[in-house]
Amino acid sequence: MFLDEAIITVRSGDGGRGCVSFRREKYIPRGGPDGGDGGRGGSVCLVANRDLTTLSDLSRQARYTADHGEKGGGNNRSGGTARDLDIEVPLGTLVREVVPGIPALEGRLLGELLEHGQRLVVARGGRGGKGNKAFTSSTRQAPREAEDGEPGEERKLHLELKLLADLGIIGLPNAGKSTLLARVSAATPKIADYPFTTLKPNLGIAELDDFERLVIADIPGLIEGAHEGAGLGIEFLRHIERTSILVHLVSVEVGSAERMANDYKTVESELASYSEPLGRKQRIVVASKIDVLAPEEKTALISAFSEAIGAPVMPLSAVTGEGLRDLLLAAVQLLRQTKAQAER
Ligand SMILES: Nc1nc2c(ncn2[C@@H]2O[C@H](COP(=O)(O)OP(=O)(O)OP(=O)(O)O)[C@@H](O)[C@H]2O)c(=O)[nH]1
Ligand SMILES: [Mg+2]
Repeated sequence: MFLDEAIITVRSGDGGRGCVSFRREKYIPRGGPDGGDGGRGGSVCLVANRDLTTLSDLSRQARYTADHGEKGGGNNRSGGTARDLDIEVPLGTLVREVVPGIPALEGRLLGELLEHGQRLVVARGGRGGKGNKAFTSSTRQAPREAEDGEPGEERKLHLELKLLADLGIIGLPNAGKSTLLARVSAATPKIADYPFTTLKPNLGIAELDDFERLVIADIPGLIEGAHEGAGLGIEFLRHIERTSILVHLVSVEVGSAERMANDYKTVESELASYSEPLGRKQRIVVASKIDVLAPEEKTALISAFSEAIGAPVMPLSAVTGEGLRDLLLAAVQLLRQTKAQAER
């Protein structure tokens, strides 16, 4: 498995200093204190962006520093808050703090960015210091003190782009991939009765009993020539590369085992032509939309299809839920095997 990683240092801004100031007006010889508070320093945040696919752009810049908060002013003016510094990262980025003396991959886990737009504050901006106004009390009418702003934080981070998902759902356009994802997770992908509805991979999390979690990616439909850029092209093949196992959906709607086998081979040969590891990835073959078949057709068609491709096939209807639980359990089992093998 390739490792996509970057090490960066982030520093948030200091809070601005509070102000010492006294009101000065004509005819009021000794005005009260009116020093405003300093503004908060900028935080450094990581923001997940689904359009990014690698961390390698980050490795070019080693240091990210947010601005300091503004100083407070006289006349009770608070200093301005500094803007946060956002660093965009791809979905699936794991964030660890680098601790001296410990290998980067074993550092403290700060978080994981899975969903588009998700933000993780990795260095919090310092609070602004209080101005002298805040130090006034019944016994102290003219305080000459104000606070410094709180200093920003500095951290060294190890970012790792983990496998995008445990399980990738693949298949021809319209096979029912997004419907399956929507059925097993809280994700709400667009679903429609035309090809290429899905343009970007959608991620969802399926929760099984025993707190088993499966991160699932619904991948845009693949067609013949995808590895040469046809359809939505090669980018999605790259996403597939970052899943542990695959579930290949073949719709029974085409009506015959031969046509299903053809559809299956179209997708499989695209994967194999793209890269050898993709061709070898463990997968589960699923006959989808079986609710459109009469019960007596079902068994015959599925066993003929299974025979034609020389692999076991699981029946599924994402609409009625038939076969759903069996599929998830089989996926969990295959995933465990795959992980055990990878560790060996
Ligand atoms: N009867 C039936 N229809 C289904 C089932 N699953 C999906 N569909 C329908 O099939 C059509 C395509 O479903 P999608 O989930 O959008 O298919 P997709 O594979 O994500 O398609 P692309 O994103 O275009 O690749 C929609 O009209 C769905 O309602 C199923 O189990 N049974
Ligand atoms: Mg779709």
